Amino acid sequence: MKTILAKPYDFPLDPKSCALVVIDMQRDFVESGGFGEALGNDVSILQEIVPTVEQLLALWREGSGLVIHTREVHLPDLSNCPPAKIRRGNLKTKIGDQGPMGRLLVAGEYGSEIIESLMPLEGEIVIDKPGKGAFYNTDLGKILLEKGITQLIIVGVTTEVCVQTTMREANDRGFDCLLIEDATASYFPDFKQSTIDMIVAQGGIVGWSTPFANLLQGIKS
Ligand code: C5J
Repeated sequence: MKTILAKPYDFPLDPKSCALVVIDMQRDFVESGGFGEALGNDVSILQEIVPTVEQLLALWREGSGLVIHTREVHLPDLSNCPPAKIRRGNLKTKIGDQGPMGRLLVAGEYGSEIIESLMPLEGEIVIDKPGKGAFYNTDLGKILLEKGITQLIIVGVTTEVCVQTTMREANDRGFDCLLIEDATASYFPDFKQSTIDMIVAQGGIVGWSTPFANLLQGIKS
């Protein structure tokens, strides 16, 4: 067992029972010309966390820990995308429409793929999810149960949308979750901070949070 300095109190990390979950580090959210930009966001802010996520992935792979990547994507016929989700925002370019990186948030399109530097390695699990939470309409819960996972380290984008939704879903299913603060980003820095505050409030009502340096120090000690 490793002790990780965290908020609201130390996180007792059991690396064998813990998976690293990397949420939606896809071109569609992180690069120009994708869904994030279609929503009116400046995507450059999300790119700032990429080096930290890279280091964390390397650390976790070095220890042979379980790595799970997620992607927010839909089937090409959009049968797993509720019409309300497509309509939301009255966007000029909607989910399923053609953009510069292919059809937005559609499986198999260039924009739906995870960015080059965080590409899943052969054998790593990739969960394609039609919702914001990674448990909704996916096999994630079953996979974690089968592998004896009870803790999750959570990183990725965006903090208050897919990251927070996944963390809340995991918390309700009995997982202890640790959010890595400098490995998650939002298009809205205030929302990121508020999300962290909400997660750790009331004795960690949703989970724990800490910067990557504390995780590294705890693992190496
Ligand atoms: C959003 C996500 N923001 N991955 N998706 O629509 O957070």
